[in-house]
Amino acid sequence: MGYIDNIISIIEKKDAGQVEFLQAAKEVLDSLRIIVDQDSTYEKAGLLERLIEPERAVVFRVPWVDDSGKTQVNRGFRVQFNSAIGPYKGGLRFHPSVNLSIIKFLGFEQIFKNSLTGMPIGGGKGGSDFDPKGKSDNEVMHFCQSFITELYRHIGPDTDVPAGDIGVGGREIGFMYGQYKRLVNKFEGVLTGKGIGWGGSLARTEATGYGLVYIIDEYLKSKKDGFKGKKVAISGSGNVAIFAAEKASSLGAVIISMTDSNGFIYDKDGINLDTIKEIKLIKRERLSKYAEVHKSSVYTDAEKGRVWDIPCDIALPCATQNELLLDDAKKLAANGCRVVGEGANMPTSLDATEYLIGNSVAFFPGKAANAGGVATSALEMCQNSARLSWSFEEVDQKLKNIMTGIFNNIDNAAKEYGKPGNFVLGANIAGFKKVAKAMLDQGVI
Ligand code: NDP
Ligand code: 2IT
Repeated sequence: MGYIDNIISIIEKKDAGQVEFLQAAKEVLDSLRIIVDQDSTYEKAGLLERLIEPERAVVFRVPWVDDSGKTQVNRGFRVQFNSAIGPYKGGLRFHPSVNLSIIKFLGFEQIFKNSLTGMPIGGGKGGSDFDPKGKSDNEVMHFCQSFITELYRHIGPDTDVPAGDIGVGGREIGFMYGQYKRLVNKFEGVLTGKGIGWGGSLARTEATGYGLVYIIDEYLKSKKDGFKGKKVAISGSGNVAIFAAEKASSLGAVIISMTDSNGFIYDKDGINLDTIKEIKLIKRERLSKYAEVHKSSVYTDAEKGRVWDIPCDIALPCATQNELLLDDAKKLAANGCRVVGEGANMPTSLDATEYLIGNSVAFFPGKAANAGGVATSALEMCQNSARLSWSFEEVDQKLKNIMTGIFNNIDNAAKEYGKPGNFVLGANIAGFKKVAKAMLDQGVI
């Protein structure tokens, strides 16, 4: 059995049942065959055995009192996966589905994503099975304060810097930052995605969605094409989806669809983003409201249809893992979709990814395509360390440069290893090489 297959059999045994972690790990390991098989250094150094084991994983109780006076208990997680190239960095997810497998898959992906940004940040992820939906601001605050009352001892500006993810936006980061500051008595850059005026960076809110559009635009430019006139299908209607839609439409694309967990809207004339922002970011309502306001649009319940059935030129899955499956990939390709860019983490299943790549659809994996968010978090860390604030334009320009750099890096790696256009292989190899070198340089740690 070769080194990679051996590692796969180890995780299948040790981490049996961690479906999402196994999926993410297998995708990366499969891409690495081409370098690891040529060079025994990795096997001798036990490099992959170390890479697939988090440096540390903390699981903790989060007790809090709801508005009716009842005590609730959630489970908190922080997986500090790899600090070879910098302090652990990665978001916090609050969603009822959160478990160790999901946090491990996200933390594992984050190692390679953060490496691709070119910034000095290691990989980590955390969160809780807490569901912010339907909770009052007061309940969310009490939960966040309790969560940080345990987590604060494991994080710090030079140790581990969390940020947002599903269910964690500006409101939650504010509550967590406030509690952290009370506990350590220091105003320091421990979280990113902070408010403008208390350490946050301009353009961080927009960065993941904008970055996704920048990297695809770079690809389209390389084909002498662009977003103008393209029909773009987007899933999700949260932070990533909204700002991907905003940037793509500013470049002349027509956003024809968006989703939430209950269903999707289709508007052939283009979705009105002001309405979406009002519904989703301010009122925290369901997407079905959109169709009540815009009679030109059609709302379909999630159980009655798939957003990927709508013909489009570019598809941007920006909601959650495994939301674009093999049948969806077949439908997209058959309907003429030419580009799929992952705004979410691992939204595409492995068989769907293979199908798209095998059927000439340019496929941009999340670890490259959504890296603009964490890259801008790293820019927020720079500003915090220097105690200054850059303008929106300055941060946005740096983000553009980073996304162009990632495109060139993954494109070149794919060519160098004999698979031009395979950006999954390119991203995995390019992300891995930097981390592996740092791990080898630092000895058996
Ligand atoms: P938000 O919480 O702002 O939005 C999430 C969106 O996805 C909502 O529309 C939500 O619908 C939908 N969604 C969430 N879970 C499910 C589900 N199980 N089934 C169907 N729809 C679902 O999160 P973000 O926009 O921040 O994150 C979206 C994705 O992007 C995630 O995969 C995240 O890991 C990834 N990402 C985020 C970054 C960031 O900077 N925020 C950076 C890089 C990646 P509903 O409201 O109904 O729950
Ligand atoms: O998946 C991700 O890259 C994020 N949720 C953002 C992480 C960060 O630290 O900004």
